Amino acid sequence: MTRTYPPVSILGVPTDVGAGHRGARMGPEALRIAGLAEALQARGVDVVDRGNVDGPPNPWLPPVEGYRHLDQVVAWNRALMDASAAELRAGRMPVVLGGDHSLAIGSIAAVANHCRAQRRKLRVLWLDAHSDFNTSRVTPSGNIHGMPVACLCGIGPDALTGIGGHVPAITPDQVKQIGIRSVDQEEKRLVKEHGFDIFDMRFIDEVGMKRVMEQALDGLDADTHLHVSFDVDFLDPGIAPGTGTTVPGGVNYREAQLVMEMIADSGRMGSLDVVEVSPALDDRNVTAELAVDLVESLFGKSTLMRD
Ligand code: B3U
Ligand code: MN
Ligand code: MN
Repeated sequence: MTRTYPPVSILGVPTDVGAGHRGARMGPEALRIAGLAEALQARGVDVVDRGNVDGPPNPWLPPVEGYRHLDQVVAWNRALMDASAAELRAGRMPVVLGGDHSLAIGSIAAVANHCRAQRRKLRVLWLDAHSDFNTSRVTPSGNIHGMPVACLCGIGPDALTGIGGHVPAITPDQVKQIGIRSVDQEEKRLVKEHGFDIFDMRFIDEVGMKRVMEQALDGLDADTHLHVSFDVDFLDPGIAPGTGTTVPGGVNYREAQLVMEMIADSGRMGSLDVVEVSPALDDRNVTAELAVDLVESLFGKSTLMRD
């Protein structure tokens, strides 16, 4: 099926202030070098690379009251939210290159506000090994990249939960998590309490990725904006070693392609984050190259003869 895609604006967010490892700050350049913009242009997509959003350096300090670098995380997210909101207002699709996953707070807050203004529904697909639903009380690390889903759902520090002016920015029923295989003990309790739809690796093994995606995409209609938040640790470390918190037993190449192809077929993707690429841990940029390959599939590249 050939589709036309809205114009894309690439926004780099070169920071790792929300992570426990330094390195995701180099992610945007690795993805650029892997040819993200050129690959989409080759598919006929109108792409403009807006360069990088600006923010404070990583002071590399221990957590304070359960949060590491809260002020810096807030500053980066405000800058990204404003940049992303401007693209959405202009009718363009923000493709956000991280950076660590705390940036999803600003990215999704902007999208949620845009959907409110346009009276559109929002669905978030969270592709990740982790649920990212920790709070300052239960976090084992203080790293805010383990907390963005909680913050977006109104649980967290005011500066993050209220970043877009609406608390909560989203509700758990709008989120479908796929690929999950590492959830901390107390985080598990919170996730269950909030009733997320979580398609964990066991469920993927049992029912298969096709049925998982049918369920995750069920109910989308012409009025739904689909936001895809793609943490590369969703992928098995054997194919995507270049990230800070690898977890064995992840999504394999074919499953990942199917996920992206089915999202493309839905025709609803309106915004995208690609996060947690950490080039210093990578093997000749294979993780960034795989991420670009998968983004091409999100924009309709088919590995079969369906183009
Ligand atoms: N759940 C752990 C580990 C983690 C979450 N997200 C990432 N790592 N990337 C934590 O620190 O919150
Ligand atoms: Mn994540
Ligand atoms: Mn993760």
